[in-house]
Amino acid sequence: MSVCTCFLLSLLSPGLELLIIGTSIFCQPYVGLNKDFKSMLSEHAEFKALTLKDIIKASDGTRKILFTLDDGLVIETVIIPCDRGRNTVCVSSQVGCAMNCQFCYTGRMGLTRHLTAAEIVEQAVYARRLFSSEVGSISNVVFMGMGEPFHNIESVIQAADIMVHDQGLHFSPRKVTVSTSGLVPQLKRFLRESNCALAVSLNATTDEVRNWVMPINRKYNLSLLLQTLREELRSKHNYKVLFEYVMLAGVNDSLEDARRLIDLVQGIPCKVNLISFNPHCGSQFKPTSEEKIIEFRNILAEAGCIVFLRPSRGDDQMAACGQLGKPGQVQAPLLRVPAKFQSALT
Ligand SMILES: *[C@@H]1O[C@H](CO)[C@@H](O)[C@H](O)[C@H]1NC(C)=O
Ligand SMILES: *[C@@H]1O[C@H](CO)[C@@H](O)[C@H](O)[C@H]1NC(C)=O
Ligand SMILES: CC(=O)N[C@H]1CO[C@H](CO)[C@@H](O)[C@@H]1O
Ligand code: SF4
Repeated sequence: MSVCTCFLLSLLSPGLELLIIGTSIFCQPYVGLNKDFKSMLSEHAEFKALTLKDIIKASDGTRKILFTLDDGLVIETVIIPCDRGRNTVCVSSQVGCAMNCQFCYTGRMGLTRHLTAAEIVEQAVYARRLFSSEVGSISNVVFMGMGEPFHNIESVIQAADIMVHDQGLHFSPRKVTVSTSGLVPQLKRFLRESNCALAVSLNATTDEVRNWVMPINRKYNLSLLLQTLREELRSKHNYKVLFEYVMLAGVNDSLEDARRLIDLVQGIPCKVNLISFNPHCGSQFKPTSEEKIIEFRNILAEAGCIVFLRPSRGDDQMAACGQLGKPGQVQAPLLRVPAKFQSALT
């Protein structure tokens, strides 16, 4: 099969007759899609796997798009505009999520089903179409919407391939980031099969805390996770993993945590993103103060870590990554709060 047929077939979803015709007419082996045909497709081809349901705009410009799937389920895609033309689309990979991270709204919904590669790719296609006139072009894709991408690894690798393929969406692999809570075997596979960027949510510096806030840690603990990264990254050139660390007041934001974090990531080519927590209804956590985040950042920076602060965006419409889902749905039970942290929560 020619590459371009592969691409089109993998995008195939009910209603894409136009693309099938395109495949047979224009896709001779070694010949890419005709330019006019491509622009005709981008204006007129219909993607029926997703039906636009609603667009909610937050005051900071973040937009949450709700899509209805063929089976009536609803997923969410977030567009985060940034100055300097760096607009990011945050795509979902599952309806709900099975990981039950304690700070996460989606996690509380439980998992309903995996998305297909087509359903994932179309979120980015749609985002591009809907917003290129309003916010400028979409330059980055992050798999940080609903779901644990590596729990749905087959479709996610396929979708990421299409996003970077020159016959697909043609993003730079460095600008397509798959984010995981730390499924170790799948993470290994991803690093070997894909060239896209990887983000790992650390969110804690001890197994005690991580076992609680991210229960997946009970299966794949911190030392296993970090050792795997240390080993796998040796064979990747110019590749840095991004560690996400959400600052939770009184839970993981002490200066000892900063020092422990430095030790943990020793020997792993990486960047660290410190994220201020987005309080939402139903959450027991509180955000760390800005001064404390800066102090934490400075400790990492002085030790030579590449570290960024990321403010949360889209709060007012519940459109920030990590808190997608329908308020009021049935929720997974929260885990028991370890005694030493009870005073940190309200
Ligand atoms: C931690 O991990 C999740 C999921 O991988 C990420 O989306 C989230 O922002 C992080 N939050 C916290 C508090 O750990
Ligand atoms: C982490 O997990 C590995 C593999 O399951 C195990 O051998 C190791 O003892 C664990 N480490 C800690 C600190 O629990
Ligand atoms: C690992 C751990 O226990 N971390 C700390 C997180 O931050 C709070 C205070 O800011 C400490 O009390 C915790 O011990
Ligand atoms: S933070 Fe990510 S992995 Fe964790 S429950 Fe939420 S969606 Fe799932």
